[in-house]
Amino acid sequence: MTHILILTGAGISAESGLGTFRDVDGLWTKYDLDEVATPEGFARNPTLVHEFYNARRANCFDATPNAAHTALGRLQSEHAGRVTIITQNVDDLHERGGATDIIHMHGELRSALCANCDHRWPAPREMSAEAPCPSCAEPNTRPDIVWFGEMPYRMEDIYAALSEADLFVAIGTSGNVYPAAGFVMEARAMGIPTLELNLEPSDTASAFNEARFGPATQIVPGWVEDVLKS
Ligand code: BJW
Repeated sequence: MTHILILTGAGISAESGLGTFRDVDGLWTKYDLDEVATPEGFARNPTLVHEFYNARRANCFDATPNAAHTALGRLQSEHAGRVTIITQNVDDLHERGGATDIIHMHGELRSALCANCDHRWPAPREMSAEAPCPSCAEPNTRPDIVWFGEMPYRMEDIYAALSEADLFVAIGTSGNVYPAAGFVMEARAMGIPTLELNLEPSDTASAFNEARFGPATQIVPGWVEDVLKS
């Protein structure tokens, strides 16, 4: 029974109306990533960072999963082997699309984190720099998001899953951000077949054994259908 390891990025949620980062109208063309996605930016202007993530959280809560998310949920419940989903996305559309045990390596919009005591709790729709931590009461609360220069979450679980995988599939990610962009090379080094599903060839496209290009809502359900038939 095969173990399929799937890495997803912003492209899988694009057709749910959530912006990607590096496409022509992506988030990094409108916001300075040094100001909104680094610990230094948060230290300089926590209000600006909270405003950025409050807007993203509102968009996320109002969005609905698309056919690619629900296809992966179906794959997890119907595939005879194991299916591990690692997402770089901070939205919860995989969970709402029926998938379970998602590894959110870059954190989650629905979680809040105390920068003082590391306590986590469900984020309110609107967070603010002044709100006290419910555990230690310090007004030092932040979105539970992995910013540039910070260690992504659950790396041990990720490398353990990678070492046990029979197929590595990357969906809707540009291959710009490490360590996620390096997973394909690590899979290749372990002799694991690799597949890219993306709108267009990513920056790491040449590292994949196979590829299917097109909108996620079309190519992901088609690939899932093929896996379940095989
Ligand atoms: C569709 C579609 C449709 C569109 N259908 N497809 C030099 C060399 C190597 C590394 C570094 C370096 N200098 C610094 C670093 C490290 C740094 C890094 O990688 N920087 C690069 C910019 C070079 N990385 C870090 O700092 C990370 N931490 C780290 O490395 O810790 C040390 C460590 C050491 C050893 C082991 C492990 C760790 C942390 C990275 C944190 C990233 N954070 C962000 C923002 C926070 C989350 C948020 O606000 O949402 O995460 S950045 C942003 O990029 C976000 C994303 O998760 C991430 C990846 O983006 P993604 O998902 O690929 O989106 P896009 O927009 O880039 O691509 C979308 C794709 O979809 C495109 O290909 C489209 O074509 C496609 N698409 N529509 C299908 N309809």
